[in-house]
Amino acid sequence: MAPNIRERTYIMVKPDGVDRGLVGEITARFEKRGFKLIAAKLVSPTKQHLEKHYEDLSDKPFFPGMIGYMLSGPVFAMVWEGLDAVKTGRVMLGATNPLQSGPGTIRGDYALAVGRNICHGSDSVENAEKEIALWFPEGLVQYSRSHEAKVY
Ligand code: RTP
Repeated sequence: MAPNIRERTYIMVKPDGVDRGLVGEITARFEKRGFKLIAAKLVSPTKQHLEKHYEDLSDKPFFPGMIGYMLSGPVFAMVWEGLDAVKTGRVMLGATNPLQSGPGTIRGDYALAVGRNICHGSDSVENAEKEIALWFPEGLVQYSRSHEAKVY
């Protein structure tokens, strides 16, 4: 099967990442790796919106605290496209608990606490599609990059 060079993932710099000035750093990592940016915006989501995004975790004891943290400031929402974007995005983020994230990953380089782990990345192609629809109902930007056809 031909590789899917159009796989998309939803990456979000969480409020602590925005507050600490890490938007540029995180964006640069995805850009330099070769992924294509097809949507980005700074947004202050509502509680209802965040509860929808994290609905699979609604029965977890940390859920109310996590929603409170996610409401503490704006988030930077992005869609990145490229080969194996979902899995590679998760590898670039590191483990959910930053203490288990290796150096060279975003969480491993910039975070210590699971409740302040700087960024989110979709964990499956199916969830990426749902999250992209939730965060970017207005649609995505379409364009070609000059070198794209030569890469794969
Ligand atoms: P995310 O959705 O934010 O990318 O995180 P993830 O897939 O790596 O981890 P997930 O299990 O989906 O957890 C979502 C977020 O909940 C917070 N959390 N807190 N206090 C705790 O034990 C705990 N466990 C998870 C984290 O902010 C995690 O990213």
